[in-house]
Amino acid sequence: MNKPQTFLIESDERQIDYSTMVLLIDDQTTVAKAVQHLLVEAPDIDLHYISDPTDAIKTANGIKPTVILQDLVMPSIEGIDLLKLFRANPATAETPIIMLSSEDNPQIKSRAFAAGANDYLVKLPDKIELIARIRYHSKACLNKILRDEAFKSLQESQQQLSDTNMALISVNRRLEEAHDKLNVALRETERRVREAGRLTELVDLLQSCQTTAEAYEIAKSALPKILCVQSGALCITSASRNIVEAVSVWGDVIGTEKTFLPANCWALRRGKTHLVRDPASPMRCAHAGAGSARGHICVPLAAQGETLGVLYLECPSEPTILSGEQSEDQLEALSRHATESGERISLALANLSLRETLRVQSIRDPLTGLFNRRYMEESLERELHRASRNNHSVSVLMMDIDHFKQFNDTFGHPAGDTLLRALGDFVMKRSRGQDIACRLGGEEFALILTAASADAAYKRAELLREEVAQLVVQHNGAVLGQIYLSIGISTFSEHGSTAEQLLHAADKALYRAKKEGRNRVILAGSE
Ligand code: GH3
Ligand code: MG
Ligand code: MG
Repeated sequence: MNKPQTFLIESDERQIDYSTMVLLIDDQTTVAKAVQHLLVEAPDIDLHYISDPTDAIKTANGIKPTVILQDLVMPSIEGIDLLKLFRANPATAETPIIMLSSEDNPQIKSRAFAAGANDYLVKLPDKIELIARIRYHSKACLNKILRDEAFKSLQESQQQLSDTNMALISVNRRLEEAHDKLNVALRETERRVREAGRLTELVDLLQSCQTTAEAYEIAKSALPKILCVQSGALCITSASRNIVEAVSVWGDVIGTEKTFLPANCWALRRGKTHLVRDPASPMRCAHAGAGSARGHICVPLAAQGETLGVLYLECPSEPTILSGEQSEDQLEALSRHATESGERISLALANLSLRETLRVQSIRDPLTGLFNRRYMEESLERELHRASRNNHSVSVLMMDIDHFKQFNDTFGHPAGDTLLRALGDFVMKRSRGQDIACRLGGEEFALILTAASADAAYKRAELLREEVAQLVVQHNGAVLGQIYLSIGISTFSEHGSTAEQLLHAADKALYRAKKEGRNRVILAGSE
């Protein structure tokens, strides 16, 4: 027998044999043999025969026939009933069924068709007709299987397409989310870079300041922009460490007292940033205005192991800053940012204060606080240049306490110091804006009077001498003796055109005042 023709359709996971398969059910083996004989010349048709109809459904489910050839009259089951069973069985519900009958009876035929038969042949049919009918029905069956397969495959493809689409949408959404997050992060980074730039600029400016007062003014204008906080204050601890003073205040609401005790600030007490979200919180700093409707942040300012003060910030009322973050996180972020800024500002302020101290130490006399000799000499040179440009006079008063050694000998060296301080104080108070008061060393003092003629300088010196003599200085309850001064005066340009010449001339005049009996004023050149 030739090999039956087979259609092979390859699907993704299954391989289906689409050859023509006929299931013949007939109790008469002679019929089976006859049919087999008729089909010999049709190698594309595979024949499976069973004589017992009770096995029919099970066999059909196993071999999956493309055509069922079924006897109409069988001893064990009515052909029509078997036909109905086939139609009720899902695997054979649509399989073409050709009824085989020995009778060519229209009534039986119509019953068979009514029960679901597709065709009706009278035994035994002509060979050509049988083969043609089997091929016709089998082809219809195969076409249907192919259509079903194609449809199933189409549905699967559509499902895959839809899944891919969904996956693409989800990837797209995630991309958009990532893009949004990236944008937020970028804006946040830009903001931080901007703030860091401003902070660096502030620190640079602070380091270029000459005085702390100048630094506080700069901090006042720069801090609101750097910290993006509407109200706040830079508070500095006094040198004596017992009071904190708000030196730079910005914003409408000043939520802190202008001066307060260090113990009234939690940040200063604990040495770390103190954030109070709730204005009614018992953890609110005592110096922070009790009536304020907002929380506050206090950042301790410390550098080189020393407490400098505290940076006080009013919490923003609305999310005016750091958009995109929760309000709680905003305050956290602000607190972090303020702490970082505080650390850098502290260093700059500490450096500035150190420089200021060094500068003061380099130009001031530590005992009296008056300028020292070096500063006096530099200033005199400068004043002489200015005076020669403007055609002004400059006078130098060189003063020496008479018999100062006796004070020391009588009352002790500390009492002598007290006297020197008192005289320093007095000279400072009696000097005017442009005057330069200094202690040259020991009990010698000098006063540079700018734009003062020799005559005016003489009058000032006389007045000073008389007033000093009225001074009552006490040390440890004991009243020290009267202070008498000898004063020598020289004037630019009468007695010299350089600082050296003028100082020498004043010195000479002073020497003469001593020589002539002390407690007097001598003008240079009058010798
Ligand atoms: P004369 O009227 O001639 O100026 O006499 P005098 O005693 O004031 O002058 P003298 O130069 O003999 O003595 C100056 C004294 O001043 C000697 C020194 O011990 C004292 N002296 C210098 N510097 C200080 C200081 O910083 N504190 C104290 N208490 N005494 C000082
Ligand atoms: Mg003296
Ligand atoms: Mg002296």
